[in-house]
Parts: sequence; structure tokens; C-alpha cells
Amino acid sequence: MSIGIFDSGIGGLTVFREVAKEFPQADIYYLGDTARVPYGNKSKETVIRYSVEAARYLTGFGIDALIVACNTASSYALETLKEMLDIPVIGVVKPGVEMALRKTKNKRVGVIGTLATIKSNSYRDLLNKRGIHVFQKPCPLFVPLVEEGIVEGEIAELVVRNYIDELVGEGIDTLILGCTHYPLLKDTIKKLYPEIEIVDSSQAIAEFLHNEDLKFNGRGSRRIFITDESESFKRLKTVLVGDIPVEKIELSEIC
Ligand code: DGN
Repeated sequence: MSIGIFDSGIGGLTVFREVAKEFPQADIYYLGDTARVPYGNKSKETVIRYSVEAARYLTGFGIDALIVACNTASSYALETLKEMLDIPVIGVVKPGVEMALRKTKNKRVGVIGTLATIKSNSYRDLLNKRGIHVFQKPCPLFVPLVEEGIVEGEIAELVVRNYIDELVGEGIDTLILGCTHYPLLKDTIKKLYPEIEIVDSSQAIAEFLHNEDLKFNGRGSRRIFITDESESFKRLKTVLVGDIPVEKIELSEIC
């Protein structure tokens, strides 16, 4: 059995890495839509259109489940994809919420993500329904920071503090990293706020899949596709998943 994973670009490889680790037998197809990244500042209609195109491309490989690794796409396009496909479609929001519910003790949870994810209130609405106080903050500088490889040191710490001090000031005890790129800043966030529980949606989704009744008995093959060559993708790809080759496809193949 095989899994398709898509993201707007590189960040979803954090999800790929965890899923590959947890399900070594699964055949995994990853699509990073690097030609159209970022999704985080696009309109809802555009994010839905891009997500539908990415999903169609991956279903062409006969995948048995689709993981929407991108938080922005999970926030805006999940319902459309579920209606469109007859395989399980799993987004990152619900698993992240479930993990936060297990971690928080004082029921005050922070959520950080792209502007689009925060504007969609996808995390806030699910958490509010479970009696959690939510404090949200878009962190638009985190994605370029990660893409530049600046994930620790003075600059990274300054930017992290710029966004997260305010949330910590609200008394949160748990912080959801609601964007695929943010797990790469996890060590810096942990260093600055050691008392805060971190929810990394890439780990949350791997845990969530274990609880679903999905059996992935393939050959353990891995394929990674991108829609545009990107130096930062190649660099981060090596950091995240090693020497798996990257296959460039034309945008016209998915549109
Ligand atoms: N993959 C996006 C997300 O998780 O929201 C982050 C990158 C982007 O498209 N801005």
C-alpha cells in the first residue's frame, strides 16, 4: 500500500521524514509544489485549486491514502479533497489538536502558523470546542528564515522571541507549530521556552496514522517530486531525508 503526501514546498518533508520512519514498508510519493510556494499568503480559492491539482497528480500513482502535510492546505482544502477522493484524506490540523489536548494541563494553548492558517481559525475552532483557550499568532518570518537555513543562533532567537514572547506572556503551557517549516525551529523554541510543551504536527500525524486502521505493506520505495528547481529545497531535502533523488516535473503536468 502507498501514501501520497503533498505540501506547498519543502516543509512537508518534516512529515515525510516522520511517516517514513514510522512506516518503513510504505511506498511514499511526495509532491512539493515549489513553483507555487508559498501557499500561506494566497486566497482560499487558490489554495483549494492548487491542492486539488496536487492531489490529482498523486492519486495517479494509485495511492491508498493522502496526507495533506501543508497546514494552509489542511485549513482551507481538506473538505474539498475529502469529497473529491474515495481514499482516506488526512490533514495536519486534527492530529495536532489531539496531541495538544493530551499535552496541555492549564488548557491555554498557543497556535502559530502562516497568515492563512491563522486567519482560517482551523486550529482555534477545534480547540475551542474542547474547552481550550487559544492564543494565535501568524509568524510570517519563520518560513524564509528556515529556507535560508537560519534555524539557530542570535537572529533565529530574536525572531522567535519577537513572535512567541507574547503568547508565553498569555500563560500558554503548550504551543502548536502549525506550519510545516516550524519543526526546524523546534530546538531554538525549546531552548528559549523549556517549560512549554511543543506540538510538532509531523510527529502528531505519524502518531495519528498509527491509531487509524491503515496497513502500509509496500516495498518501502520513496519518490519525491517538485514543480520547480529550488536551491533551498535541495539543501533542506538533504538535511531532512538524505540522498533520496528529487524528480522535477512540469507545472503543466499537474495543472
Ligand atoms: N506548507 C505551508 C504551511 O504549512 O502552512 C508553509 C509554507 C507556505 O506555503 N507558506
